[in-house]
Amino acid sequence: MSSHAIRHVRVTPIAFRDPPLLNAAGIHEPWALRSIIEIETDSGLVGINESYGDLPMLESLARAAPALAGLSPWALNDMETRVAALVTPPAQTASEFLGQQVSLAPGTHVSKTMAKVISAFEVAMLDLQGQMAGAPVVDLLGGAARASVPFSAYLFFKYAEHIDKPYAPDPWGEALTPEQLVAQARRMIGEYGFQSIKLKAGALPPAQEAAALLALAQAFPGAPLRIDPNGNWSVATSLAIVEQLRGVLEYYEDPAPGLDGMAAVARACEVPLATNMVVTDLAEFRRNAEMGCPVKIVLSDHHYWGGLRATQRLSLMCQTFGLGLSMHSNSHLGVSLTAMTHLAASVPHLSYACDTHYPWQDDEVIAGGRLRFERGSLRVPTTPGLGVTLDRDALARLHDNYLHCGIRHRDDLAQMRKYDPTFTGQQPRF
Ligand code: GKR
Ligand code: MG
Repeated sequence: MSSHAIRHVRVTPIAFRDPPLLNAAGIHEPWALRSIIEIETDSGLVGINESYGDLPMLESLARAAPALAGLSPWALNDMETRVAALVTPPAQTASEFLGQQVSLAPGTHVSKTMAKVISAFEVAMLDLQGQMAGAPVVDLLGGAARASVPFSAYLFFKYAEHIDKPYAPDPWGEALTPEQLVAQARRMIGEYGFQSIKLKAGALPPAQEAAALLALAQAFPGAPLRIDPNGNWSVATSLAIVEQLRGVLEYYEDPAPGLDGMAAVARACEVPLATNMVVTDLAEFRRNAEMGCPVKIVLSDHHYWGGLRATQRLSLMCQTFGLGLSMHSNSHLGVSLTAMTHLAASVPHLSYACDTHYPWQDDEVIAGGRLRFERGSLRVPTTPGLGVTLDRDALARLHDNYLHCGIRHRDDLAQMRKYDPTFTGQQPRF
């Protein structure tokens, strides 16, 4: 009789088109990297997941994969112990890397290796569990607190086209002025129905970015608005800008660098501060608590917080300390988005619309193509497991992109230097 013991783990690196989006570190490269994880049982079931696809992550996944051989898909605790034994524990926290360009994307940081690998395997094992039990992942997490999960429009300043011109320009066009940004928002909201808006800032002079946010407030009255300069503003700039944005912001995301910078802003600002940069693990959570919680909203991300169950534990911590919780995102495809949706549905405390880069991607790796939003929300799948499967042809094509794109690490700074050789990425820049 065939068993459900894990027989094999397959990791396929993929690359997909990513527009020239501006941020504090520089600019997005033409290709974004991810990995697709497949865990196969003796009985022939396959659980899937999506995670980071940079070279160190691929090496860590390869190092840890043998730990799963023979395990039951139910044995998540055992998987975590085995992975921990194979993947070097972190020596630094992400905050020690502030000032380096990778800091705005905590998932690329080496200190998160163990949490990232555990998360990568956990979601695929939950997918297997769901298939075995005939239950959606959200039910394995305790059941849905909501039938659909709201996401927010994630706006970026951007150029019309990549400097290297690797493919035809994206349909979004240039966005450097308030008018262009409002047009971008109209298009994204028209297509997806988002009810909340986030503006990625820290790229252009702050007054220009504040003017764009005020234009959005005027164009979309009543829509909750956020701005996120990824710690690229000094405390003085952060305070000057929040004053200009008085009455407009739902929360203020990572204005100044470091927890100390955020605390200095919090002391003089009424808008709650949110972060995906200075509270990225429990040690940093504890430091925030010891400082009286200058950060009031934690932007979780199961890909580097250690998985779906770890994020549920984070939710309990946030409730205990009176903090809000929402969700951060990096460039991703539909497997990640589906896992985010199951998780967000299972966490009653997650009460803000989540971030997603999804509108910036035009590709997909799941069967059936791009996921469809209704009024900015995604319905929580009700079919067994994650409720999505891989499109094998798309996976092969995206893997081929990976083989040919030449990118093995995300490097927004080096990409920006192609446009401006004097660009240093020094933070805070403004
Ligand atoms: O993709 O440019 C980007 C974002 O800036 C990303 O790297 C951040 O990690 O979206 C993220 C954020 O909210 O800080
Ligand atoms: Mg952020």
